[in-house]
Amino acid sequence: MTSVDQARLGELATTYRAKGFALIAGLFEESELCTLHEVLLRFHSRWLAANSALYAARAINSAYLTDSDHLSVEDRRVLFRVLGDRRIECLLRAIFPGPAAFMNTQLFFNPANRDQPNYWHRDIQYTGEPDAVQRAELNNINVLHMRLALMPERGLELVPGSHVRWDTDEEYGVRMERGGRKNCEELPNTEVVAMGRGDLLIFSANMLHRGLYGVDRLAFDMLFCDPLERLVKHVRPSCLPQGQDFDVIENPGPFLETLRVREKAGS
Ligand SMILES: O=C(O)CCC(=O)C(=O)O
Repeated sequence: MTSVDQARLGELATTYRAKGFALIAGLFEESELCTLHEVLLRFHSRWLAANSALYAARAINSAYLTDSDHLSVEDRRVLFRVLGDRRIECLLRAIFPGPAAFMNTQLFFNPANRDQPNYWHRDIQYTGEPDAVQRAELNNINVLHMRLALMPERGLELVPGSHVRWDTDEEYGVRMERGGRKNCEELPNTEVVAMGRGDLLIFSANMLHRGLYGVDRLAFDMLFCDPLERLVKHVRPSCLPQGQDFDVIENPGPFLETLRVREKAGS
């Protein structure tokens, strides 16, 4: 198990603040990845069986992996162990201004249709809030993807710095498909991140990004956010650890934050 030393954490946090993302190469070792990979493949094959129409039509990811509908208690604990890993805790502390709350998990794969167009977006646009609110929120709320690659990939393209600034006219036209533009069109000043198996990419969900399809990929995304009711209200309680699940979790902090906020809100 590789650790993240203080100097490296400082560098990563600086990179993240400037660009909205940072890559930590080889964070997870082969011996740790094998078990996780097996669990993810079990989840994936069961999810595919239950969602064949959605997969054939357009799916690029599944979510709620820690729920009990597809995985056994033991398999869920493998995921909880990774989510509560000390290295993840160190990274969360370096990135978040305060405590982080657990939000969800996702599994990103290649769509069934290899020619399916991808789409530039900011996750925040799906809140349905007016642009002015989204724009103001960019610098106020933190939602973080931690993407662990299970196979080498160049599966994500990002616009560095866009986590703290609104779109240029061109970016907005493409993202929102205005003026005849399409959200799969090329944008300037982007960066494609090449990841190896075991690498972890942290990126802000607020930033402009798109998936790149057409090559095999399997990436486990762990989502964390500020402990705010409006962010954690969509968390499924059944995706949270309970009872003895906590025995395998080194850092239960983010799960406890989610529970605390939900209990306070009475949800
Ligand atoms: O990897 C992808 O396909 C897109 C990722 C993405 O859009 C997201 O994580 O919000």
